[in-house]
Amino acid sequence: MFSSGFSKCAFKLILSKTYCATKEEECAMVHFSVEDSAKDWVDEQTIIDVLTKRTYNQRREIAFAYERRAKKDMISALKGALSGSLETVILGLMKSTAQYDASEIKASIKGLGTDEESLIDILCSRSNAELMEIRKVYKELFKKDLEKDVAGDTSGDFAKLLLALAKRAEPSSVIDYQKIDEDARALYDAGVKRKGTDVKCWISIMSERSVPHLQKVFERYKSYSPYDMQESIRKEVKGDLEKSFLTLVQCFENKQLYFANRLQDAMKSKGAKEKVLTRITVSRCEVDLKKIRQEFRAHHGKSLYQTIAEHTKGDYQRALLSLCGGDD
Ligand SMILES: [Ca+2]
Repeated sequence: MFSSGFSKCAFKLILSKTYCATKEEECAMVHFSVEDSAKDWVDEQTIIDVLTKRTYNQRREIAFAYERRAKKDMISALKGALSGSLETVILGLMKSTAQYDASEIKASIKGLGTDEESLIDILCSRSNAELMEIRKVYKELFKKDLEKDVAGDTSGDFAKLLLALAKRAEPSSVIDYQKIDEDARALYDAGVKRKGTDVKCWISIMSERSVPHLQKVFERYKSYSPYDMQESIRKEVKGDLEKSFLTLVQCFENKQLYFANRLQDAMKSKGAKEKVLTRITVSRCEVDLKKIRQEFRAHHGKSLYQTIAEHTKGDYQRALLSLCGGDD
């Protein structure tokens, strides 16, 4: 299969920026690098080089080519060859963004207990269009309704909010100028102005309006309330509900800054919260990671690349840095 002398060195050359490898060559590289797994030796670096520098569609092409050549499933081969955090990243990259999000949601409600943090991270930050795709893919993958699974695993107002978000309709950018003032006042009346909170009212406004509309509502809100929307949420609700509303509002205001802050949080102490770091890097690398890098640099006084380099190590670090793409 490999002509003699087609060395690892040649693979590295193929990967150099001036030469764009064909999918056959890339497939050969992946094949070569996982082939020796039976002998307890895997060329992780080549796997990282090939799979983190391509788009999802290119990775799929490489997998098809691999399967034709090796006559076995590439994902199973990767599972056999890799382990730990690197395996999680690489297997995540072999899914489309919607498949990845759907699988993360499934994993967070599977079994006893619920990973509320992951549910909030995904359901409160994805756009209507993304959520519609996630819902479709979830049904295809797991033969179940996302809304039902999420509602079945959570309770109270938190469940109602997630359900409303999971069911969100067609994406829209409509700003209803007649409703801006009405919505701002309703949010104020339902929260800061009264005793307790009318959570139902908050949920309906925040899940049924477009993002540009809500941005104007939150601006207008300040003319009624002594606290801005985020401060009001902190005063009115607690726990998962508080985190969910805050995530929503932060994403409505600046989604890439929200992700940058989550990344900073995940790496503020020694080591890193790998789950969050992996999820954001893998799920946003083809969506808006460049913009997230810019926000990170602007708000945290250091590049995302440098921060990842300081808080991770080994093959996991090499994979994340390669996905990050560059230093800012
Ligand atoms: Ca209140």
